Parts: sequence; structure tokens; C-alpha cells
Amino acid sequence: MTSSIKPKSGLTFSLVTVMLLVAGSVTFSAEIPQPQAAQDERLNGQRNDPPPPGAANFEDCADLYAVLYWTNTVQDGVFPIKPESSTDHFDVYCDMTTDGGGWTVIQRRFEGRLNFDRRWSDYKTGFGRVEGEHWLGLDKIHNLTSQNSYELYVELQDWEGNFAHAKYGTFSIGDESTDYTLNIGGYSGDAGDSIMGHHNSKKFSARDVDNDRSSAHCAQYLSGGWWYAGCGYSALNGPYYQPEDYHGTDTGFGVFWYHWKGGYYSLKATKMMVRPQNFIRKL
Ligand SMILES: [Ca+2]
Repeated sequence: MTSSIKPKSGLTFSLVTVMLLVAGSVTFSAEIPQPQAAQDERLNGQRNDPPPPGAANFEDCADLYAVLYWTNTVQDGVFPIKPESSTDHFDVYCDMTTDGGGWTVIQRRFEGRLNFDRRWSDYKTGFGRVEGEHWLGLDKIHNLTSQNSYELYVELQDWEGNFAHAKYGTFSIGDESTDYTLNIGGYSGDAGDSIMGHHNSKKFSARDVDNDRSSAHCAQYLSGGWWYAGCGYSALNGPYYQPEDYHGTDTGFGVFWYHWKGGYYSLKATKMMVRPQNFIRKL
């Protein structure tokens, strides 16, 4: 049994086999990625080395959470997963602490160093580094959310140090043939609902693809890909502004969530993450 499981930070890792005794009666084994020194990492955590045997046993971070729990190593970090319908494993950032943990992060922004005003192909495959600011990719989000019934957690932070969240009991997106149509419902939280009421059942748009329901091109107008209608009440992939560079309506739209801070407040940080509805918080 190991007690040194840590989030991996590089391309390579070894495997540690851990025998776990569950509920005093059922024994199973699980192989856990073991970190090594940081190595070069390609865009979006894509690997160019073949996966070690047993490396992709986890369908998502909720799947992995149970193993970390029983080895007393629960912490946030980067881990490889492989959803059922994915052909390859890939790295994701696992939030194992917010609201009971087990969350697979699909979008994160907090410093504005990564450009989100991108083309369809980038939103499809993902961009950024999963340990930092990134968009996981629409194909991966589809593969994740199509293997089970998933929920979505949106965490927002303003420049005064306040946090708010919006949680949706239902969240999935279609595949590319549907233009990644959004299916979302079941709002709860303290941020207000700025997706479900307006953006549900809408297709994704990017700067080179206009699938919205406006005469304008919302993804260009708001400078980021999203499930726009006409255009909408949220744009978490909008342009990132430092507070000294943002002056409300004079500047235009930034990273906004209308029902918390209004349309002319550009947020400091955002995090979107998914988890199966049947995740068991307290093992
Ligand atoms: Ca349009």
C-alpha cells in the first residue's frame, strides 16, 4: 500500500497496485498513476507516448475518487482518464474537494493568459493545459457526459474575493453531428441561473461557426465559443480583462454571468466541472 499518491505533473508515470478492502468483504485491485518529475507536456495534456497497461482504468474523476479515498490520498490534481466511448486516455484536472469532490474539470480561467477567442476546431479538441487555464474540448465533454447521467458545477469568482456557484442536476452535450447541442436542467446554487433558462437546447458556436439564433454572430460579438441563442446571459469563454482594463459598457462584454454580476462585469475566475449524478459523496 502506498501513501505517496500525488497528482501527476508530467507525461510519464509508474503504476502502483493497491489492494483495497471495501466494506470489509469485497476485495479489488486498482492501479493508480504515480507521479514522476515534470516533463514536457503537449497542448491539452495529449500524450504522445503509449499508455502504460492499466493506466486508463478510470472513466472520470469520480471513478478515481473512490480509490484516492480508500488510500487516504484525496487531493486535487491531474490524472489520466478514459471515458467509455473515448478511443484514448487523456489527462484531466480533478477537483476532489469542492462540494464533495469527484469533479472532472472541463473549463477553467483565472489569470487571462490563454486566448479563448478561437475556432471551432480548437473548441472541438480542446486547448490550454489541464493544470492551468484550459478548455477540455467538446468531443471529450461529449464522451464524458454520454456515459452516464452527469451534473455540472459552475464556480465563479469576482474581483472582490467573493465566490458563487451554479449547479445543474442534468448536463450533457451531443456529439459533433448535433453541433454539441446543450442539454442542461435542474438549477440550484447562489449565482443565479444564467445557462439553463436561455442556453438549453442550443448549439455551440465559435468564431468561425455561427449556430446561434441571432442575426448577429454571437461568438464573434462576444469573442468566445458558447451555446449562444440570441446571444445570451453567460459567456464564460469571453475575453478576460484585468480590473484596471475593464470599464463596464465602455469596454464591452468580458467573462460574464448575468444573473450574478450583470452583463458588464468581467469575472476573475471561472471553473466548470462535471460529475455523475449518482456519485456517492461519503463513502
Ligand atoms: Ca447568427
